[in-house]
Amino acid sequence: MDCIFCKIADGTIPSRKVYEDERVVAFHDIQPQAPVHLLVIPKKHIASLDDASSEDAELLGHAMLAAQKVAREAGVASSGYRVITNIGPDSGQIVFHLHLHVLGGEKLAHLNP
Ligand code: IU
Repeated sequence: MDCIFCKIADGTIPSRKVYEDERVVAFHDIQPQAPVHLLVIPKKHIASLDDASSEDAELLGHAMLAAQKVAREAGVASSGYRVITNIGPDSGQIVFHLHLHVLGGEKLAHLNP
């Protein structure tokens, strides 16, 4: 499958990784929208949250906790941060491999939905 985030997950395409374990990878977004803008992805290819199933429940929880971990390590936990996942064209999703945006380091009011 020709998926850029699968290639980032398996290391074929380099990224600025901040965290990796057996199930997820976290790395810096190449076009940051905030001082801290990280992406957390499952290594398993899931196109979006809408494509996840109940068998992915543990993996999704694990990805959320990885987002918490990298936010803490980036130093934004005390001031606050946002975790977003876009789903489908109307949301602006452009990479069809589930990812959590972790945004922080400034007031994020301009990104309010
Ligand atoms: P979206 O939720 O699908 O719209 O977000 C995709 C994000 O992936 C976006 O912020 C891009 O800047 C980011 N990104 C990246 O970090 N590295 C890449 O090689 C590609 C996209 I393609």
